[in-house]
Amino acid sequence: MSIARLPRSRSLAGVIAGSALLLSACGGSGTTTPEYSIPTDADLVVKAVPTIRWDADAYTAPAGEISVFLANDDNVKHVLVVRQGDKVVGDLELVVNKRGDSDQGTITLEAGEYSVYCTIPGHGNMNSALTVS
Ligand SMILES: [Cu+2]
Repeated sequence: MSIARLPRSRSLAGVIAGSALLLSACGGSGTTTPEYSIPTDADLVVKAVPTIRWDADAYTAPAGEISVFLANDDNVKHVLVVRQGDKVVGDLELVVNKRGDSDQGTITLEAGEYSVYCTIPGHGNMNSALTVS
């Protein structure tokens, strides 16, 4: 009797093991708190948010050398540059590879209209206004 039951319990164990594998594969994303902390001296704080957007359509910053902080609340890589028209301004390039990542750098900007842009192919809508005054 116990021999006859063996195949059934083995296949049940296989189903349970398969379910556990699925659960653990799905359980790791979405609920973790981002690990970065926003520095108090940042002049411009930009967050990448789901899905493939910056957290604002328009940003402002003071003219001169500014500290830019980029955080990633999204699940894919983003690369921030500052542009004026279609041209990249300065050599600031902030890279965040995954959710919870952050990067920081400085750039010197004169008063004017710029944009905060993501250089990753397909991220062309990550293009928010930046007014420096
Ligand atoms: Cu991007």
